[in-house]
Amino acid sequence: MFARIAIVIALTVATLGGGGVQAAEPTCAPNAPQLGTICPPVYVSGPGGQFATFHPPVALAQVGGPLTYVNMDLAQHDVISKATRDDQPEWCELINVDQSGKCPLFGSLLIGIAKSSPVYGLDGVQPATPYEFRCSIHPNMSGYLIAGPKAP
Ligand SMILES: [Cu+2]
Repeated sequence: MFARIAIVIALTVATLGGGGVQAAEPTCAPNAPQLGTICPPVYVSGPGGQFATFHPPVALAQVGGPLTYVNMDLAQHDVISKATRDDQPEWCELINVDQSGKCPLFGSLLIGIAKSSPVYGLDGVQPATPYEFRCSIHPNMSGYLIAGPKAP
């Protein structure tokens, strides 16, 4: 298990800057280390992601973000919150919405292997509150996001 996680991290580091997803560039936190075009923290799915799900099970971020989702699996995955929102921000056009058509509270692009996507919508989360999310293609892939208070 540890070796698998180490491989995922190594692959993640090896592909930084090679994201290739053409969407709005995230604004990295002022004191965050720059990792190519990726804003840390980074959240990952690895090989066999539809069975192994996300790493780690709980994603940590700050209210307002940033958070970058990196997929190192052959299959396409995304991060889509179970909670929805009433407004329809621009990023909602880019992601998979469920049959209700409602925009999720937060979400990433559906991405293939060695791609990255910002997790959009973190401005709408409350601090210290667990939010369940899933992959829109593989509903058994799930996790929780918990955000700390927005950095001053
Ligand atoms: Cu998936």
